[in-house]
Amino acid sequence: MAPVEVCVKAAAGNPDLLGDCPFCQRVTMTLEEKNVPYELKLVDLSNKPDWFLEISPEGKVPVFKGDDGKWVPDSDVITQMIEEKYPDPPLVTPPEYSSVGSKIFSSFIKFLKSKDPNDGTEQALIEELTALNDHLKVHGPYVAGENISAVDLSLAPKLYHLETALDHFKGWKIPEDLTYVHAYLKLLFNRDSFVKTKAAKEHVVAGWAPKVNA
Ligand SMILES: N[C@@H](CCC(=O)N[C@@H](CS)C(=O)NCC(=O)O)C(=O)O
Repeated sequence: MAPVEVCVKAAAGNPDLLGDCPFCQRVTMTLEEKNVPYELKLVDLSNKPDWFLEISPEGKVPVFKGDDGKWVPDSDVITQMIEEKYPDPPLVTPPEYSSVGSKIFSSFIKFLKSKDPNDGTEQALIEELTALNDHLKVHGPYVAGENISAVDLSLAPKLYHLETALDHFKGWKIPEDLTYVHAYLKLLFNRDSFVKTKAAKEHVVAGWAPKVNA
């Protein structure tokens, strides 16, 4: 099988290394889970080359080269295309579970950027993580049960950013009593598809630094 092509973020300050885009990792994890060979094109987002802006006029990664040779943006659309073209193993999340955890990433960003410890952003994040914990307790170990599915592949990189950035910038850790979330992170972060596609922690930190210090 000829490898499919996907443009992903290069590491901030090191354009030869894989960068820290959670939407890109969602796509590469999906390809890994389905054993689809792929070729990465690393894009330095701080100095976007002309060839990239031609195929991604909005200047965003990931972009994925479809069968017809057209480049397709947006990880939602791309992972859907991959599922249709490579249905085995199926990674479709049952619709009733597809929005589990969907507010965690935005809650994390608000808390990360917050400079006021009493503005409720920490509490809002804890509430979202608690809802995930409650869901996993009943339905786990993955969001849809025994098998990993698309929603887990979307959440895994975001939870990695959350854990890495909040620890680094705020010395904050996910509360220990959220035991189902901790078990879930362990499962996700030990998966081959995650290990092979993750950015180094230092690049995750470097990626968030300008936003935290803004
Ligand atoms: N909704 C898009 C979001 C993609 C996105 O925001 N990518 C960021 C990198 S993580 C990007 O390309 N930003 C453009 C830039 O930094 O110039 C998706 O799911 O693919």
